[in-house]
This record gives sequence, C-alpha cells and structure tokens, in this order.
Amino acid sequence: MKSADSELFSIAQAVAEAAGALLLRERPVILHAQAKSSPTDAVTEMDKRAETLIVTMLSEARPHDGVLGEEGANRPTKTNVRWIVDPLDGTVNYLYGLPLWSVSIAAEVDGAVCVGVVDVPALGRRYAAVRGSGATCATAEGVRPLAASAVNDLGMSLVATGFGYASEGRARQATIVADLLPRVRDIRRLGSAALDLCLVGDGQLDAYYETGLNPWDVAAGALIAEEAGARIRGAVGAWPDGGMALAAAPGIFSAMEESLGLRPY
Ligand code: LIP
Repeated sequence: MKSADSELFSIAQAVAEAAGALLLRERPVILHAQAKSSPTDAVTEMDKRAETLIVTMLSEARPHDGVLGEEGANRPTKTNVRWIVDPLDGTVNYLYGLPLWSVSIAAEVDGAVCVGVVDVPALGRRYAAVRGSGATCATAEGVRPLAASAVNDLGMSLVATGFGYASEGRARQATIVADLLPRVRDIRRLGSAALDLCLVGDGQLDAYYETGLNPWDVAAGALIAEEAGARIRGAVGAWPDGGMALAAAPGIFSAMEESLGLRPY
C-alpha cells in the first residue's frame, strides 16, 4: 500500500468510526425529519451532525483537501485529494429504527477513488478497501477479507436494488424490477446503497443495481465491491454514475448488463 494511501486510509477509518459512533449512541428517542427533494426524501438532525463531525475531522487532518457531502459540504480541493462522504446512508431506515444504515467515506485521488470505508454500526461491521490492496470487513471477531460470490446463474442470484424519491422515477424503476424479478432467485431492497455494494463484495448479495444515485452513495462501496472481486459499472462507463450503478459477481455480470439493457462501453 502506498504511503499516501495509507495516510488517507487511516483518516477514513477514524472519521467513519467517529461518525458511526455518534449516530449509534446519540440518536434521539424522538427523531424528527425534514423533507428534501420530496416529502419522503428525509434528512434528520443526525445526518447534519454527522456531516459536521466528518468535515471537522477531515479539515483538521487535511485542511486543503476538497470535500463533497450529501448534506451540503462542497469545498474545492487545493491538493489532489477530494473526500466524498455520505454521513448517513439509509436515512429512512435510521429514522424508523432499522439497522441497515451506514457511514460512507471515500478519498478520491487525481479523480479516482483510492480509499473507501463504509461503517455499519448497528451490524458491528466496517467495510474497507484501498485500491490494489483488496477489501476487508472488520468486526468484533477480527478482520476478514471479502470475496464476491461464485454464482454463475442469474436465475439463482439474489439481487438488490433501490428506488428514488420522485414518483415518476419510481414508476420507471418499477418497470425495470418487474422485468428482472422472474429472471432471478429473488430481489432485496435494503435501503442503503453503500451497504448494498459492500454486501455484493461480501458475497451476501450476488448483484446490486440502482439508477439515480449520487456520487456519495456509491464512492466508497463501489471500490469495496470492486476490490472484493465483483465487477462494477455505470450507464456509460466503468464507474457507477447517476444513470446506473451496477455491481455483480463476475459470473452473472454480463447477464445483469443484458437484463438491464446496458451497452458495452
Ligand atoms: C439512499 C440510498 C438508497 C436509495 C434511497 C436513498 P440516503 O440514500 O442509499 O440506495 O434507494 O432512495 O437514496 O438518502 O439514505 O442517503
């Protein structure tokens, strides 16, 4: 691991752990939400508190780096590093007291994500990856390497997806999942893109796809999935984008591309 990546990795781990601990330990019993892009697109005080903590820690560690965050952080970089953060991915799950939410911290170096950490406090898991060095999951029992599943039959695959907050987009997403459902083992909708991507890397999902995501939803999880041996892509290129985020076990990647109508890039 390059020394520069090692420094970024250490910072990402510390920031993700601190934000995850804040969200887990200081969640109010009564948590209120405000609406963002639609009445169902929720943001809570905890999303904002977590992002404030993340930006503060990053600024102390590397004051001249750029930062892009879901809740408004948007500082241009004066170095070759930009942090892409989702302080609370799976906000609706968190609001309802469900455990499937995460903190996603990614470091982009010269335009490519090189470090990713996804902390899943309610599950006691911290997924991480450094480009070229594989992906891991840390739990109370220790640190284990990740590996995508060996499935090679789409009809026996567990596929996750997600849906946006605008009703017209959801209608289009519904037609995609309706077409896919009879072709696969089953569908899951877990509610956190970052976690979905990590679970593909962990072999607990065979594939995940979603349209309409933002850079902070996918930056860390996509690297973790790729470093774990999954294949990833977007609508128009090798990295997930707003048009499509796809991560799949290698044995079903082409079948997923075909099912989703993705052309070779
Ligand atoms: C969520 C994503 C999820 C998507 C939800 C939402 P948020 O991010 O992680 O995959 O289906 O609609 O966008 O809003 O909880 O940070």
